[in-house]
Amino acid sequence: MTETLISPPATSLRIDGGRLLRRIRELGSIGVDPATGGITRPGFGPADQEARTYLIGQARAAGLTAGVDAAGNVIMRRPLPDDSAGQRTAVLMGSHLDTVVNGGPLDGAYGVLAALEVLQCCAEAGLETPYEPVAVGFANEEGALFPQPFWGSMALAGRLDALPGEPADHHGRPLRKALEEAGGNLDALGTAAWSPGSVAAYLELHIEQGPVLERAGTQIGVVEAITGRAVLTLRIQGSAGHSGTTPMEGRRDAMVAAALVVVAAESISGGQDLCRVATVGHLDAYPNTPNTIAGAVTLTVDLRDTDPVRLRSAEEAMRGALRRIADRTGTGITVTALTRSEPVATHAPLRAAIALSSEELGLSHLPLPSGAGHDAQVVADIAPIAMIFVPSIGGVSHVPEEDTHPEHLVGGANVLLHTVLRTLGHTPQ
Ligand code: HGY
Ligand code: MN
Ligand code: MN
Repeated sequence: MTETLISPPATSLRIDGGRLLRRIRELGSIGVDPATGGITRPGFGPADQEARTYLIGQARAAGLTAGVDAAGNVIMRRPLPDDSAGQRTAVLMGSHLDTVVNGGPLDGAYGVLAALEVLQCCAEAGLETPYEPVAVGFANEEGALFPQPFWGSMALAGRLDALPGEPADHHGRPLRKALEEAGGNLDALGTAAWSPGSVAAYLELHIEQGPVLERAGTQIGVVEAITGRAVLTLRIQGSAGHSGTTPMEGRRDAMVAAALVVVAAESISGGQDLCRVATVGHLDAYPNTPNTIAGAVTLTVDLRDTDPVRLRSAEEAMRGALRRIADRTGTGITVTALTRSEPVATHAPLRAAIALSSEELGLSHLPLPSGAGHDAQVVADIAPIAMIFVPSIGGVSHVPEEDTHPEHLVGGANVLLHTVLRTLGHTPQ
């Protein structure tokens, strides 16, 4: 495949920028919180289902086929006269449809809609290519409601053993029904898996979510590697009690233990510099009332680094800190869930194709790592991967202010188009 990646200039073809921006606006209106302007479309929640219906509607109105696989991923293809869909090796492109709570309109959505746009361009141009372009909207990448991040891409990559048998959300509600409503089927999850060899390459266009491109005044990021991540979900079990009558001596205060966990996580990345970043972003206390000592707390510790050795040592250090904190506070601390995603390097020939396509389109580009996790690092199990970034205004994401200049959104989608055409083995007429 490498030889086709550095083929001559792909084509004068361009995406329909107005159509892409219109779809970004329309999808961005689903799940908006009028009070904050943020978007809340957690995977397999009602707004996520509305987004899935919107995407399928847009694809079908464009004359493409669109369906939902057993994991809830939306798979979009060109209708093929000889019904050879799925018979040929595919070039897969896409991102995730879901969002975090109170997030922005571009994280995930931009890459899904750009992939739809590129697929529609290929169809409208009637391009015949050795590989079949396929667009995907992955389900539940964030894990904001059902805490199994990368759910859809793990199913597509066949990593089913790493998924819980009966997934449930943070409140214990089973995923089975919500997945069925999305068009999926927990009992047939294996049918969502693509075999290694069936995908020639996976390309994901995404906002950078950080400040590097904007600070450098550069239009395109060529991602070199995607960070590894270990997310530990903890349950701290203490003893609830009256805040006024219970002496400090002998308390088993789960909130004190949780506070020590937060400080320990911060010290692992800042002080001991064991991993690049560590974050406690989710914390639920019970009974969560001002005059009762917290009997239980659930929280998550999110550790990240592009070096697998540093990531493992950070996780070990965190587990050691948990043991010490449990002893000191007399609480019980258990790791109730652990999701690990290994750091992954992108495919050099695909990186070269992105750089060449950017230059062809007159766009500046620079190589950079991704501090965010992405479905691409899971799909890397079955195919060579690459990621294209566009600048984030102010370098922010996972907040309502998440934004990117329209010309960067259109430029990034054109780079995706040209890179896909190169990867498809398309030779310009
Ligand atoms: O958390 C992440 O890095 C991604 O947004 N899921
Ligand atoms: Mn995200
Ligand atoms: Mn994302």
